[in-house]
Amino acid sequence: MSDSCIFCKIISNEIQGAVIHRDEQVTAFRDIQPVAPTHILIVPNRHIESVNALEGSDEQLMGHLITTAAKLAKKEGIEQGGYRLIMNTGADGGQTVFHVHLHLIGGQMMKHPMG
Ligand code: DGP
Repeated sequence: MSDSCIFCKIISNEIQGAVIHRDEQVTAFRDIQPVAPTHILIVPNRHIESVNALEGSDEQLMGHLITTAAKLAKKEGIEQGGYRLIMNTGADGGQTVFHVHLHLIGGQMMKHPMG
């Protein structure tokens, strides 16, 4: 846990975060600035700054992040239509919150190009 991290505060219930899923490894909550009808963030419960800080021992955790996203997509009813998973990393990647998070975005046709 990082005292200055907004996502750590949502994970620990210190602040409200529209949490929709929680287990031993990850927490999922709705993005405060949704870009589509479904916009959920899935985050590891442990504070990890970015993909750059991941270690080999985090591989199971990151797999769990993705399978949780797939389960939530089904729960949201968007698995057949499709959806986008995004993990922004660093300044050029557009990362603004430095706690690893996977965006689950769907419920509308996605636009291209991504960059
Ligand atoms: P990124 O740019 O990939 O680092 O995405 C960070 C996302 O986090 C952005 O879409 C807005 C969202 N966000 C920032 N602060 C909060 C917050 O306090 N609560 C929630 N639910 N989402 C937040």
